[in-house]
Amino acid sequence: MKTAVITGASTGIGEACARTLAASGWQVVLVARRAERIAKIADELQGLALPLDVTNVTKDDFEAVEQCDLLINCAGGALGLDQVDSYSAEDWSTMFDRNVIGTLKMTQALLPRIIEAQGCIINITSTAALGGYEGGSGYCAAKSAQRALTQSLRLEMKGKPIRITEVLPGMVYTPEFSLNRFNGDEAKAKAVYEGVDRPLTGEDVAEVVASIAHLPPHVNIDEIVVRPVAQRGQYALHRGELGWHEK
Ligand code: 8X3
Repeated sequence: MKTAVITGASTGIGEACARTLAASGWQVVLVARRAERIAKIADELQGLALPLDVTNVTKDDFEAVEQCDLLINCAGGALGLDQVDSYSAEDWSTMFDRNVIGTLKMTQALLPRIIEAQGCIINITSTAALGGYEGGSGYCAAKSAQRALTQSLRLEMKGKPIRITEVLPGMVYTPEFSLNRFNGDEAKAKAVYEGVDRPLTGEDVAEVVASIAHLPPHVNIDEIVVRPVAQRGQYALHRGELGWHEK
């Protein structure tokens, strides 16, 4: 049985990845700060819960994990949607810690074991890594840095049997992501998805992640951008029905 370690597994895309992989026979190790929440999910999936802060992990934290075939770095998220002239530097630092330093520390903790297992690292960045947008400075910068880390790592792994993939999701309906971004303001969080006909779900992204994980060990997907049909680009979001019908 193959083992996947998934960060940010208490909610959203991370939780969906854990559920999708467990359903296709993987042993899943759920990493997140919220101990109770991941314990409950791990219990359901017959997996292992490791309540950890990714910004502070070392290889010793994974002694209970016998083998690591897949690491999914999904912990992260956005804080705020402010203009550069007034953005909280503290929020910027937190975003860097969670998205970038977390990915760095998790990679450092598990890399030798993933190489040994001829495994795969999948970093969940964002379409925010592809360029700045208004109010997105801190998040776009953090996701760009996580993207750069992924690209450097792929090159550094030249000559080693390991796959390194970046998944860049666009608009995903993960209510907690927006609630965090807007500091718990439900109206603002809801407005993000207002009128959008079928934004992606965490499960949609998890399907993509699982399909990458299931490829043969010599097949490397470098990067993949995943958007809902309603979103043709960062500034090309259609709000309104798309006329889907049952097939
Ligand atoms: C989330 C996508 O457009 O809010 O990673 O930056 S966006």
